[in-house]
Amino acid sequence: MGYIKEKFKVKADELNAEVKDLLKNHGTTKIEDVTLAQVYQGMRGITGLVTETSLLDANEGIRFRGYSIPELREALPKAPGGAEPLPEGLFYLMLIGELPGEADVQYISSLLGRRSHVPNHVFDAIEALPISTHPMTMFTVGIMALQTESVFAKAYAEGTNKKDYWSYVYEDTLNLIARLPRIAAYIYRRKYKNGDHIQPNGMLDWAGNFAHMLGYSDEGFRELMRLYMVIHADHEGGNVSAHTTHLVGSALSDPYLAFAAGMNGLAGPLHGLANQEVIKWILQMREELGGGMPTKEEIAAYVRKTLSEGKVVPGYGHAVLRKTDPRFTAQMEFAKSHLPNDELVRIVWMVYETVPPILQELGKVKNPWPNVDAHSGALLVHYGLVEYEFYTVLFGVSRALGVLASLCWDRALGLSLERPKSVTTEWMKLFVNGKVEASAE
Ligand code: CMX
Repeated sequence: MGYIKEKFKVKADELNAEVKDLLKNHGTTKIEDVTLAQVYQGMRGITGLVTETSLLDANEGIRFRGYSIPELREALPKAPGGAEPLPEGLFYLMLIGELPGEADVQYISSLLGRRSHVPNHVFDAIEALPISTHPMTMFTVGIMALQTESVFAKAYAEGTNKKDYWSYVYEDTLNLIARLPRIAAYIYRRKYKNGDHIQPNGMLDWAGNFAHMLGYSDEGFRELMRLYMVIHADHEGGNVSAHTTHLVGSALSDPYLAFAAGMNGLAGPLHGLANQEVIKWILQMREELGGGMPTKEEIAAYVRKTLSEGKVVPGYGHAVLRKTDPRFTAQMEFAKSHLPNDELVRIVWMVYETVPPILQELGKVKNPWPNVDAHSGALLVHYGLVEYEFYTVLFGVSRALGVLASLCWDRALGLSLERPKSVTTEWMKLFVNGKVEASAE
């Protein structure tokens, strides 16, 4: 057992004892009442999950084990000569609950490098799909093909003790995180670069090597990938990709099955696919306006046109956040120091000044401010990664860090099969008229 795995086991045993104590002494404590509207409207605001890796504050944004994004950009180890945090360090933090040292991060980097081999049948499965297939479909097919390698599935089939589930899930987690950049880069090079694939560089960190395999050697792009992989990694447990991974994992589906399910959720336009939708929307706007820099008035008119067509403004709004997403701000800061004069970036900033008051006018949008997806595309285009249908795959590689660290915790804490109660509208009508009672069943 590696020392990080041993450390995780110690932490898990400690937390297990605390959870047992909480359940024994406070198991019947009510957390909150649930309204009928919440049940119909996406369970918004209902506390129904435990996720150890991060916690979202509506006004402040995400905190990973207590650390905000600006704090992480300071505190996490960096690549030699780099300024952005290494995602390996965030993974350690989410898994162990403590900031890593340089040696911990190097250990994870080399561990991931050693485990990154992807068997040929995974590439064959991707090759079997038409080239026109969306990259997110190729990605989930690749993950599903890789499921043949699940050590959890094998151990379960052989009949393992439930106390050891966490150990196999931990192995699958590291193997999957190690292999995802290879699969994602394969998809990119197959679809957009005539199948001219690039072999991994074992000397680079996880995100740096991913940038290299995608075909980008610019140090600025590597730094962007490190930041990108950190800020997209986790957003507490209720978002579609995290919740789905947790839900499917709760049936003891192995991490490959659970993560692929989560990625199908990330591929929805109200969630991760919004990153491609944003840049598509901006490029279309620029084209319709005749190219070049639009004025604020032109942007405002385009926003109103989008709304009048019954569409959402992509990259704006959030189910929980009520302020500008700090993940947007982190990207804005990156742009200010690396590419302040980029035309597309300046349009993103103009959109930021224009959209919120218009959404506020509608009177129904709870959060008119930008989310993480409002900025990412313009940065990628700057470095040449213009194929925006690929953007959600980048999000997915990053999201693996958070949802798989959480899955390790799910099994270490022995969390139950998820199975909330559902009712019919007929039942709701009877309930509001006092003819039936809510049951715990
Ligand atoms: N443009 C137009 N209308 C919007 C809007 C936007 N950006 N954001 C919210 N609204 C509308 C909703 O569609 C809803 O309208 P109806 O009542 O007519 O159905 C109303 O405002 C209230 O919605 P809400 O409570 O403010 O937001 P929700 O929690 O229901 O939805 C989200 C949140 C993100 C799906 C929504 O803001 C949205 O569709 N945004 C655009 C898509 C996007 O950027 N998604 C990415 C989110 C981040 C991520 O997961 O990656």
